[in-house]
Amino acid sequence: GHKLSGPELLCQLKERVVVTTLTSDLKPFSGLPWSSQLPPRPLTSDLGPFKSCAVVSSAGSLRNSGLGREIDSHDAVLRFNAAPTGGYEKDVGTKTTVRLINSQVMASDDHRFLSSSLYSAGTLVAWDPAPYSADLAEWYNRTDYPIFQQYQKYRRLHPQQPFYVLHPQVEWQLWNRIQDNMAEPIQRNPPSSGLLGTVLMMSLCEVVHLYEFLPSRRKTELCHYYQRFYDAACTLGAYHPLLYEKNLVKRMNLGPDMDIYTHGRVTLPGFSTLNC
Ligand code: NCC
Repeated sequence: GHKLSGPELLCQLKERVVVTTLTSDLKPFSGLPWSSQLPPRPLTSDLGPFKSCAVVSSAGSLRNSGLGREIDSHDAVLRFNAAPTGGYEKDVGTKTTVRLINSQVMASDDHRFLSSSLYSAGTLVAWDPAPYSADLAEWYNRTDYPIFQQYQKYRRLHPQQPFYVLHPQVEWQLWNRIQDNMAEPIQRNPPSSGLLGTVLMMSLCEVVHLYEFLPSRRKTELCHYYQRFYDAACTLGAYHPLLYEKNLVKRMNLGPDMDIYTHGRVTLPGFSTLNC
């Protein structure tokens, strides 16, 4: 097919990626004894809409960016996995409205998911790489990591904190948009948390600003702003089709290229503002 323009790509995402979360009435969950731990309504019915939002990648290039004040000026801020604000406020801000976490973080002992205060701010959204079919029963019986065991434990310990699980169809609907818009076959692994969080915020916000998803002039092999670990694959991708995700985001960017260079900033419209 022909190469889609930015506006065409945005409409494809809006029309073909249904951003939703698991609810207690969904099979096979509705038949399980713990189903009432799942929210009765999807995230998009409970949160927002917001005017202006920030998605803060965890990239090392955020270090010494001084972007904290700008990030906090948005109405809602999304962060990823174990990315902290404490100690990095000047560069990444202090506000956390949503934290998107992969199931590996929930399951690994290092991250102390059940007990660390890192996860206690805002709304949590968890996701797990599901089989391509995205069949819920099939996935439930062989999740990549024990997302549901950890979900139930966390909910019992922190019953007041809103906590959603991304519907796995989002992963594969988004993956299909990436593949359809690339000339070469891409690896059949779900998109990174970065792109998943971006479409999540595009469905909650009028405008979304991504920080250091497309690297600025501060581009570095430092993997995360909060760790001394160097690996270029963090920025370019290995398991996730990250380079292709970034190509797509570059094509959809409404902001000037100079914003990327100076601020690592991309501007994307919320789905509600698009006339497709
Ligand atoms: O590293 P991670 O991602 O937590 O980063 C969140 C999102 O920020 C963007 N990013 C990050 C670093 C960088 N140098 N450039 C970037 O663009 C990416 O969009 C990324 O998704 C994930 O996607 O969930 C991921 O999680 C980590 C890891 O599981 C968690 O950090 C917990 O330790 C994965 N790393 C490993 O499995 C070793 C990573 O591949 C993807």
